[in-house]
Amino acid sequence: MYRKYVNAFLVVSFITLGLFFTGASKVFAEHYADIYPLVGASVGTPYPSSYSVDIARDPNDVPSTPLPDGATVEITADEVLTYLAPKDFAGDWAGDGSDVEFRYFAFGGGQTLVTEPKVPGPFIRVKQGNTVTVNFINNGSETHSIDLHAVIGKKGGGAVLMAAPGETKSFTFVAGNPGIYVYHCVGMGMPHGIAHHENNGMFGLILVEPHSKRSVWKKKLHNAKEFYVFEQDIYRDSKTNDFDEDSMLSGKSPDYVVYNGRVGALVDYPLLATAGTNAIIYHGAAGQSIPSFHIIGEIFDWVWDQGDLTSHPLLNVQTTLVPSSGAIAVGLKGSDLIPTDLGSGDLNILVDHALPGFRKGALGLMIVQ
Ligand SMILES: [Cu+2]
Repeated sequence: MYRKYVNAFLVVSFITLGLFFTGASKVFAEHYADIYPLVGASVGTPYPSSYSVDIARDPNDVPSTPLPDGATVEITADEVLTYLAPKDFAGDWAGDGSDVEFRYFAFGGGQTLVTEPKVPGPFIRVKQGNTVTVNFINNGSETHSIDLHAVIGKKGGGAVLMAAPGETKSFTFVAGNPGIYVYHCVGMGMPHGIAHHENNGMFGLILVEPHSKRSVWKKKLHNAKEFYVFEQDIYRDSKTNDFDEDSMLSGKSPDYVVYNGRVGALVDYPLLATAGTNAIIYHGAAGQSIPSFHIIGEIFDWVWDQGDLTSHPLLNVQTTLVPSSGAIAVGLKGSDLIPTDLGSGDLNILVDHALPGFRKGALGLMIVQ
């Protein structure tokens, strides 16, 4: 009975792969709709194409080469009211056909294929020791800013890049310390603003490639495919579609726990791995949760714990933690990647294996071709 799904899957795989390499990966959503029933109802329903903005970042959209020394990267700040989940998602897994919306704060621009505002923000890739300038353009109605955890001093850039609505700010820094780091908005620099803007989606990752040729990460990177995953807690006030800070401060668990911006993002846009080619996943986190990252049917061959890409990685790890407002990298050997076969159940599912995590949306797919 799964035969038709397998055939349909193989056809759409080639179509979507082709589209991805031409930069048109946005169309994944409709093509993968058939997979929903096979991975369980807990991923919700496919993205409704009636929304003009899909906030989800394609996890395959990782720039393969670092910015040259002295380069300028442009980052935008935007505010977007759009689709988050099927209605009553966390309480009613079947949904009733209407949707939950949310007022996202999102970064756009950058080196990625897609430069519209997405959650997480664009993946930034630089080399250790290189100088980078960030031009930050605020298209929103609130003050936004960027604190790059890869930067020492000036509040990671937050003190310099604070831009009022309509303003552009600029900041030049040297990426001195290698690793995979979070960057995020701090609003106007007050605790409420940091919580609000991270809750609403203003974060991303910056990779500072280590100099050292002895780095195991660098060796495994050779011929690897790289992926970009970010888990986010969302506390949502159903009257305003915005941040519910009282709920967060009361110690309640978040209303939604999502990968790459919304429920179902990494089902509509699966990680497209290749059998025989190493896979490296960069995983950030923002919120109350400390994700317990696991891929069903896989063991992480390498874990670069806490974002440290220069030490020797942990080996053979089933589930790994991701610090909040921190990041890690994990790797899978190409020889361990079994081609996806829906009929026999060879389908890799990414989860936050903490039980509320995947029940509240942190569930995605890795397709091995
Ligand atoms: Cu902001």
